[in-house]
Amino acid sequence: MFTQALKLREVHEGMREIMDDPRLGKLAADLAGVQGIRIWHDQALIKPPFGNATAWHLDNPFWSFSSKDAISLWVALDDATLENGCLYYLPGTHKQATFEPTNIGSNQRDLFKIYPQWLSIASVATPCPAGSAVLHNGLVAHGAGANMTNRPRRAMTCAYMPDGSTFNGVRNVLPEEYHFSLKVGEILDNHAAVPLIYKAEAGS
Ligand SMILES: O=C(O)CCC(=O)C(=O)O
Ligand SMILES: [Fe+2]
Repeated sequence: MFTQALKLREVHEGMREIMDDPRLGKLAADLAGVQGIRIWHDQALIKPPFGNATAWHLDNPFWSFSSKDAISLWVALDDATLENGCLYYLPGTHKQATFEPTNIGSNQRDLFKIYPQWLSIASVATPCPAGSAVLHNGLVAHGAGANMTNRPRRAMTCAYMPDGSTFNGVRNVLPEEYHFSLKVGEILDNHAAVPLIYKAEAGS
């Protein structure tokens, strides 16, 4: 489906500066309706020329915390179009979704085995020009079209975890040592692993 490059902020100073910008943290916190935001992971998603569709999925069930307020930022680096694999959403599904693991592979339809009631929801495509962004809740159903063009469709993304979220037992991208030090239910607050990039002032 695509080349995924995870946690670029840990290996690239320029990427760290962008990702740690508190203005992005405030945007994510305000839209999610939470007081503080930590980075779960950044990720470049490059759909190659003539690359496959991204299967319908939910993001949060893959992660090490379960929050109804997780949010992701997806920035188009190339114009994202109906031809090259822009995102598609099933509106409102985040209100019905559970944290049940979905184990979605490359089969475009697998999510509907778990949520057959969503087959009746009309999808919404979100083409957007290079430099613009879409943000989505971590439980909303989404996917992306195939890239039918001979040019890559590049995007830079960041997934955010509300401050105060707790460990649910899933390893996902947690560093090995940190993962084995955690007990289920413990607050994920290790600054190196899940950096806090924004916290609202008390009373705001
Ligand atoms: O870029 C894509 O094709 C998929 C993106 C996605 O699933 C996400 O950002 O959560
Ligand atoms: Fe996703």
